[in-house]
Formats: sequence, structure tokens, C-alpha cells
Amino acid sequence: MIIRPYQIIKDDGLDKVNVKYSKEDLIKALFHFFEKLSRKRKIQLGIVLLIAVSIGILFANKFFNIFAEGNDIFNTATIYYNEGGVDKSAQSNTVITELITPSPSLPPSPSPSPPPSPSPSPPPPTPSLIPSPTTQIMQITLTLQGRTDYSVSNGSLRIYTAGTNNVIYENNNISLPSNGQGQVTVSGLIPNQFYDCKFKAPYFLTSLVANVQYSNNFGAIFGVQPGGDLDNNNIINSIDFAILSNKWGQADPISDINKDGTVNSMDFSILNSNWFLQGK
Ligand SMILES: [Ca+2]
Ligand SMILES: [Ca+2]
Repeated sequence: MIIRPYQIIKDDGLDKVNVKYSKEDLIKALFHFFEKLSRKRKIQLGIVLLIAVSIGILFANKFFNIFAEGNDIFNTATIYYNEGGVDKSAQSNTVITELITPSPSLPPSPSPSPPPSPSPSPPPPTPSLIPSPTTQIMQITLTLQGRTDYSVSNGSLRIYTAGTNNVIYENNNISLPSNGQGQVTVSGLIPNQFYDCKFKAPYFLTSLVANVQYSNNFGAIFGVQPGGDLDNNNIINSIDFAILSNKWGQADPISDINKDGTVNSMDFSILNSNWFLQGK
């Protein structure tokens, strides 16, 4: 077979000519070349070509990763997964047809915690022994300013919880003999507790005995009751003086403070000594 060039590129007129052949002529020449080969040469050439193609494929696969699963040389993407999903650094500007779904991580198995041991229950409260109020005889002792006869009628006794205004016992009808010592039956008080005791004889100021412990020998010594509170408002002032003045020189049971039978200077002296004094 003779193939003629379709174009002479350069002819220097000597012994060298550069020409171009058409593609069709080159293909024809190639087929002609194969036809001229013997059967043995064709087999040898086929083997050589097969080996060359195989080496080429292996080479391309190694350096370009052409046939790697999940990759396309014309549409590549590098996907990185971490535990939370696709990494932000993933290069993905192409269409990914298959993504490897990260296998869910197993939730941490809860470590068995020992059951709380029951706390020992507090022991039942022991009943406190609260003494009950009892009734006792209270001994009262007092004197009256300016008098030698300390007898009292309709005296007032009030017993308070110590340090408070909480009245525990009250009696406004107490009588005492001439020595000023008497006994009163009181109730509602708790043994061994402390109380404040106030006593007021009529027309005298109130006396206080504080922090008296209630017991079998319960009693209060009120001392001298200041005289001159003729209107019984527990303070000695001009009102009392006016009452006394109105009875001046008379035998008045109220204004005759010292009970000498007459409202006189002795009574005024007692009232004046307690001027503006207030009962407790
Ligand atoms: Ca008064
Ligand atoms: Ca008098």
C-alpha cells in the first residue's frame, strides 16, 4: 500500500521533504501494517499493547485515583467526617452522589450508681415534761407609808410572766390584816417559772416585785407602798392635792392618808413627798 502525502510543507529540492498525511491515510496505513503482520506477530503485538494499557491504567489509578470507589476524576470532592457530621473544611463545590453516613456513636452507658442508703431516721422526740399550772398559796407582805396599821381592803394583785405584760393572774379583792401580811390563793402559774408581781393598795401607788420564782414557798415582799394617790390613777399630782385640800381638816377615810383621824399637814407631807411619783 502506498500512502501519498496530501500536503508538502517544505521541499528544499535536495533529499529532504517534509510532508503531512491525512488522518484517514494514517489509519489506512495502520490497518495495512496490521494486515501485513504474521499471526505470531499480531499475537505478540496484542500482548504488548495489553501490557501497556494495563500499566497505563495502574499508573493513572495510582496518581489520579480514577477508579477509586466513590470518586470521579471529573467531579471530585474530598469529604471529611467527624463525630458531628461534615467537617467545615470539606471541599465540596460539586454534586456528591453518595456520602458515607457516619455510624452513630453508642450513647455512654450509665454507670450504675449505688442506691442511696436510707438515712437513719431521727429518733422520735422524747416527750418533754412540761409542768402543768398548779394552785399555790402566795404570801404577800407590805407596809403603807405613814401608817402603823397596814390593813388593806380591795387590794389589787397582778402576776405577769417575767419581763412581759402578759397577765397570768389577777385579783382585785384582796384583804390584808393590820400587819400587812396575808395569803392569797393563786392559780395558773407553772412551778419553777419566774413572774413579776404587782400590788396596789387603794390610794397608794403600785409596788413591783420582779422575777419571783413560783414554788411551794411562793411569796412577794412589796415593801412600803407610797401614799397619796387619792384618785387611784397610779400617779400623785395636783388632782390628788385638790382632793386632799377639799377634805382639809375633816375626818375623811381617803384623804386622811396616815389615818390619824384628820386630813391635816401630816397627810399633805406624805402626798408632797411623792409629788409626781408614778406607780410601777
Ligand atoms: Ca393620783
Ligand atoms: Ca391625817
